[in-house]
Amino acid sequence: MIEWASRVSLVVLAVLAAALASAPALGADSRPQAPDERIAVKDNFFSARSVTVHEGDVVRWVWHGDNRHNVTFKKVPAGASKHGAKTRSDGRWQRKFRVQGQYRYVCTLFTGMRGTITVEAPAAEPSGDAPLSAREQPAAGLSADEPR
Ligand SMILES: [Cu+2]
Repeated sequence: MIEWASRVSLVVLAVLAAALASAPALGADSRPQAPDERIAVKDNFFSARSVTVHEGDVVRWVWHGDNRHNVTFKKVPAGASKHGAKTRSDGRWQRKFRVQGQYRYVCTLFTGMRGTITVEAPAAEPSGDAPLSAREQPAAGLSADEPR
């Protein structure tokens, strides 16, 4: 009886180990993500003023004007970050939008310089560099050459 129980736990451990080995590493991706949308920071407006992206997308603001501007979030969905860009006159800044909903931001230096980001459900299509899923490969025992 004891032997049987330890065999069962060995099998359980083996299954757990296999599951862990095949799981993707969490939080391993620290590379800067290419932006999904770009917003120009000009004198004195954001262009485009209203942008719609998908959950998980990155938006990049690029400073083009001569004046100094910032990106200050005034209203974000519950649980979302208000992280914005400090005042500057050139360069770029980007952030990822992880929570669906509407984000309103302003440049605090110029009245009326404002913008909106709308974050929708995640895009259905995986990004282009995603590996082929197992579903797209022929099922075991079926040759791709067999007539259908
Ligand atoms: Cu400004």
